[in-house]
Amino acid sequence: MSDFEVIIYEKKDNKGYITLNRPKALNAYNIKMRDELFEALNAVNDDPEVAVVILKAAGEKAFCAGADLSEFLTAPPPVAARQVRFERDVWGLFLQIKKPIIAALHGYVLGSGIEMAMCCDIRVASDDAKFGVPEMGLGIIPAAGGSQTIPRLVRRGYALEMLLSGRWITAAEAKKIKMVNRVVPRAELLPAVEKIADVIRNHDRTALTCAKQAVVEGLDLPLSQGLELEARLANLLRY
Ligand code: CO8
Repeated sequence: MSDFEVIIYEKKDNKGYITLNRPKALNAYNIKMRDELFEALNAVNDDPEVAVVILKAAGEKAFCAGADLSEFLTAPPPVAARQVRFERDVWGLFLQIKKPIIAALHGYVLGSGIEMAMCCDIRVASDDAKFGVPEMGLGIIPAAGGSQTIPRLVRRGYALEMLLSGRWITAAEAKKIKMVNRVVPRAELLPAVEKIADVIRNHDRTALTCAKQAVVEGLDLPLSQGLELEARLANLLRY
């Protein structure tokens, strides 16, 4: 059911599956992928049949080895429009999706790959996953939200060490610093993610949306306002 070129979009049992599908280029994030993700994310957000989203990647070696280096950083300055298109706010959209998104992470999870994973709600990694933020080595800083999302998820010192040194970490270390929820053997990655998704999808849809909204929006609010938000959402569900 997918006309996309570099991603696959499928639906099964109220689960929306988005698969990054450029395995020969280690699923590097290019403009085409940006455009197709934008479309697929809007589709899952609006589709009443989809209760929960699974983000995964094709091929054995990588979830995503970062931005496509043959496109990114190579556009000459006059091609500003192209750059703007590259920056079309797929990351903002990721963070606004009302439905739970679970990332299934394997192999290389680098640069915009790790940043994409950070935009998800639950992260499950296979034991072969390697996480890194190599931007500093390219003389740039993360531009897909990583400087904000990583320290919001893991402690400041760990986030800064990854950003400033570019050191890659293993799945076990990612689990230790709470960057991922759990680590499973490679063969069990998708079944483990589907197991979580199957529990979630059987819950009331409005309650799911409200729970995600309460947590995601609430984290950016002072506690008193967060509690007000929770009360509003709880009332909404009651009546
Ligand atoms: N872009 C384009 N092609 C890539 C990328 C990439 N990021 N990574 C790998 N590939 C390609 C290789 O060119 C190669 O293609 P080919 O077979 O045609 O030669 C193929 O994938 C396989 O790669 P390797 O042969 O290099 O595989 P190895 O197992 O030897 O090495 C590595 C794997 C270590 C992951 C290595 O490929 C590598 O270092 N890749 C680059 C990683 C990187 O620096 N990524 C960019 C991070 S910076 C970033 O993501 C900026 C985010 C800013 C977001 C802004 C919005 C866009």
